[in-house]
Amino acid sequence: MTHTEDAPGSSDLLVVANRLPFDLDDDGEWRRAPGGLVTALEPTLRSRGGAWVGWPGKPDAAPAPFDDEGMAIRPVSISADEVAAYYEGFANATLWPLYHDVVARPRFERSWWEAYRTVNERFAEAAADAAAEGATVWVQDYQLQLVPRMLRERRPDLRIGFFLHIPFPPAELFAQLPWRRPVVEGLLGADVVGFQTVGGAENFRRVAALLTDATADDAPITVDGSAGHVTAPDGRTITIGAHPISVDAGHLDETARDEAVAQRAEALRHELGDPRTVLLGVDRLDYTKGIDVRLQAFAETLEDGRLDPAETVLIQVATPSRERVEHYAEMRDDIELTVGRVNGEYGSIGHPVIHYVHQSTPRDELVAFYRAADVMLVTPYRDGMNLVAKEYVASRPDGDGALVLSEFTGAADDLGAGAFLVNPHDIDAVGDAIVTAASLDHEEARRRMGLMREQVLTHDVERWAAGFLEALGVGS
Ligand code: GDG
Repeated sequence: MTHTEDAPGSSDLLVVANRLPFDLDDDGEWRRAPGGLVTALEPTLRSRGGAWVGWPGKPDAAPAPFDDEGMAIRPVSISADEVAAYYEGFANATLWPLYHDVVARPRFERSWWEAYRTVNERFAEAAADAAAEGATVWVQDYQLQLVPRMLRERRPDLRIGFFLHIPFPPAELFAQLPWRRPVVEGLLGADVVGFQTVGGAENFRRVAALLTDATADDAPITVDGSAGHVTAPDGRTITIGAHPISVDAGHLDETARDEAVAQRAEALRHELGDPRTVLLGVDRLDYTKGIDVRLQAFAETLEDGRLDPAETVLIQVATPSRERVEHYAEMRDDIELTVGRVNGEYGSIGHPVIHYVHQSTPRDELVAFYRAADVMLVTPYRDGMNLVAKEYVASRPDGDGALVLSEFTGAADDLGAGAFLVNPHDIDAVGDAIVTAASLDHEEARRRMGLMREQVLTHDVERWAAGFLEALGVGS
């Protein structure tokens, strides 16, 4: 079916993402679901009368579309069986581990692939219905990689962009996927395909030439700058770019300056027993995040006496995530066992060395944590970007604090000048970096933080969105 048989919709700019910027709760009420993407795109969508196509987060729910202050909300419904196969299965137990360097073993289930195709078709259909003639559609992330092509088949008049929030792996790993060719062809349905890093963009360009009938150039790809190009068999040119995402830096900076937040940070240190050093980790509880390596490295620095358990505290916020996906429950048990062991060995009554929080923490409280922490630990085995690293930097208007950051995050490309970069597979190096960061002299800490703040405050999420849309040909 083409749009000529169907009256086109009325939106000139659409975002298509797995989730809507609102969640439907159990009482059928909509709750705002704030996040980086929403903050970055909402103002543009509202001012242009745009639309957001996505799942309301509740299986089997089929709520009616509605308009919210100039933005059209177009819910896509997904059945409970499809949530299990498309979302928990193909997206989070096949693609997620495969794209994160196979740190866990991906499962290749044919029925999950079928569900992924079916659900992607439904998103493409919803976008095709909502888009005006010649509209721009921006598709987000690994759950929806088939949408660009499916949408182009229905609506060749549209301008289509795609952004991948997670890493795109090297060809040698990606080639394991039984459905590798339709996935790449799905993405090549877009006019612009964007990645977090130059490395991800280069991996994709190589994969496109290796696994499909497309050809690729070898132009240098630079951050927010020159792009690579792939030519599809039908003659279309697809632009391949690197567009590192960021955070709402100005807002975080402002929140961190708030007197109540500053006081909360101070009170927190007091509640922790006024230790000399507060270390902090904030992650979704996910096996890619390297929570295990940082706990082990921390324990070793206590064991060898390089950090004093009476003077050091580690707060680890591990937000519940994907609890129905295999691997996650097992990993949670391992981490909680380690926390118990380390506290049993090095803590004392009323003074654990690790404060472990398996709950979602309110935003302002999180900013108070960032402000209170002398050393932020970000040690993923692989991460598309890692917003936590950038949030920490944006939340330090005092110019203090140190960041230990895995080389295998997208953020390492942006914050490398000021962070202590480590290989998370090298436990001794992680321990050394923790000790160095914890004993950093004040001047050097301020110098490093200054470099990182300059980067984050001048490259916020709004700039990211504007940069991608510009590559797609949408003026601001
Ligand atoms: C994917 C990619 C890429 C966490 N716990 C709480 C909480 N959070 C917030 C953090 C941060 C976000 O969740 C996590 O973002 P990350 O970037 O660190 O990681 P993923 O969730 O894996 O995100 C990643 C990102 O997409 C964007 O493109 O950077 O590489 O994997 O904002 O602050 N927020 C609150 N309470 C919590 O307990 N309020």
